[in-house]
Amino acid sequence: MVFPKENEDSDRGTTEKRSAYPFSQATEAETVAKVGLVNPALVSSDWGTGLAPRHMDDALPRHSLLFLSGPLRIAGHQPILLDLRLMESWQDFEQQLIAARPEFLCVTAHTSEIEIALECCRRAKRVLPEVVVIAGGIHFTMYPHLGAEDRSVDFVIRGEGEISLPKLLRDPAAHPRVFWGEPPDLDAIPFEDRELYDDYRDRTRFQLWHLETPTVDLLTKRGCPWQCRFCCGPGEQNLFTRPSSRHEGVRLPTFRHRSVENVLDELDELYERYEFKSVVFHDDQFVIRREWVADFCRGLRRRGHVERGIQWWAASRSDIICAHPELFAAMQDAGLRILSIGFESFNDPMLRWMRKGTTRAQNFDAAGICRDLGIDIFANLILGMPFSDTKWYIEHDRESMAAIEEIRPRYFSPSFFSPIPGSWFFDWAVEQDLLLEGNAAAAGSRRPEEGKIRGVDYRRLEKMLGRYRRMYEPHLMPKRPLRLRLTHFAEKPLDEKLATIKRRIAGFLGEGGDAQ
Ligand code: B12
Ligand code: SF4
Repeated sequence: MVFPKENEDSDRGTTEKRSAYPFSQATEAETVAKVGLVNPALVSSDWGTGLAPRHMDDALPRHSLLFLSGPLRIAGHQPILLDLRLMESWQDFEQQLIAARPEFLCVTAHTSEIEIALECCRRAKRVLPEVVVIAGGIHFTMYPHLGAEDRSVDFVIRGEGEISLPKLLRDPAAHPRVFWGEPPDLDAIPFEDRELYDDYRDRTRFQLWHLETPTVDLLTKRGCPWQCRFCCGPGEQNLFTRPSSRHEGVRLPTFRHRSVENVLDELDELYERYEFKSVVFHDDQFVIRREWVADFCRGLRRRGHVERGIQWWAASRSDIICAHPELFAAMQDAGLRILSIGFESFNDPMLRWMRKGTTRAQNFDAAGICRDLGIDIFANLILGMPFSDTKWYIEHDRESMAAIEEIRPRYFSPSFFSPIPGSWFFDWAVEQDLLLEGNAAAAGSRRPEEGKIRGVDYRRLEKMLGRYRRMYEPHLMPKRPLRLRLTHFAEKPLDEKLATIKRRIAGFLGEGGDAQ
């Protein structure tokens, strides 16, 4: 068993469902409003960095706002983008607000951005006292009181916004201050409104890894069924939920896939508009339902994308890769070029403590499978994680770094453990008084210099990482020694040894994988 149990809501609908459109169209008599959509992403980015992006965080449009924009347009409203990365300063933000004079202001927020998001709400109320401010996104979903208690926020929509936001705009007086959004059928909502960014075409030219540009990014599902302790996955199970029909006040996760045809339709439309060469599937996990992925790969071929040489990036887990190497062969065949793998650690007790559900051996094996298939690895590692006795052991991290040296992934993304509110570790770290600072803005920050956990020697860690970072130039890295490869092979149980031999022979004979 590798896949956690999904709930009954999985994979409903086809593109036909588009006819059962859940949004009311604007009528002439209807009041059409200007709606400001605010992206407060100034944590990994800064003022103005979106104008000449040098990092992915500066370049990528904000998905949540693109998802909300389509339904607003259909309801006859005029969405206006207010992305702080495209502005110079708070003064600029206020001036743009005064110039646009939106009747409604929608502010999204991850945890790390919450202070900036609230500052947007406060400034908006100051310069436009009549504006109705609506807050949403993962942090407001988990902690709605932050909006409810702030006088500059009029409404908080928890969960998904595509259906409920236009309803709220039509009749604010009929809504409570804090309420849950209705989860939409993902096949029935409009594709992301990329035109919200009037320079979207230029953004597709931003180089992501070695993928050929233009590049587009999109999402094929909502939610993640795993429960890793360091991740906000459980928080997402709060975000992507629906009310229980049996127990009042109880919400159940509603993990949903878009249908294969619906995603392929969006790709066709994007190809027509932008002639993209590559796609980043930004789902937490791309492979959750095997049959979906196999169908999707066939669909990419059927619709001509494989023939056109599509290249794509997606994320998966090492247990899934080990359990279904043939599926990854089919993905590679259909254009998968880079696979982001959440290795997180190469120390088994640590992996168990994280509840990752994978093992050191699976991590090595998954890397071997990708190497054999010619898929480049984007390796994710979490360093500076305290163990169950609350102490941090540098040996755990040394072991992981040594493994990275052996695996030699094409990309390496180390991060210093940050207890994200909504994750199991956050509550544990608070209970154990391990947080260095109570500042939520630091949670999730990528900056290594911002220490987060008591007892972790960040200078030592940074020094160790620095050594590897310098080494980490793939062409400078030594070839993975044969001795190590043989040692790992010898450590495997017999069935895994046989599977590896079979895979090697298939690879040697050039046999394609059958995804069924
Ligand atoms: C794609 C992605 C990224 C992309 C961002 C692409 C982009 N510009 O949009 C990249 C790789 C850059 C990224 C970076 C980071 N990410 Co990220 N990312 C995601 C991911 C996988 C998908 C986000 C998404 O688009 N979801 C789909 C949309 C539909 O959902 P949504 O954004 O929540 O929006 C819906 C509702 O929330 C609601 N809504 C949202 N805003 C508003 C506003 C109003 C007014 C209303 C009414 C409704 C509403 O309606 C929307 C439509 O239904 C999520 C996990 C997930 N599945 O959501 C993690 C996630 C959001 N990321 C996370 C983190 C931690 C980060 C980083 C901090 C990682 C790091 N350490 O560097 C950075 C920093 C980002 C930042 N600026 O804060 C966490 C956030 C946890 C938290 N508590 O905040 C998540 C939840 C992953 C996780 N499981 O832990 N990320
Ligand atoms: S780390 Fe990945 S697999 Fe684990 S809960 Fe988070 S998104 Fe899901």
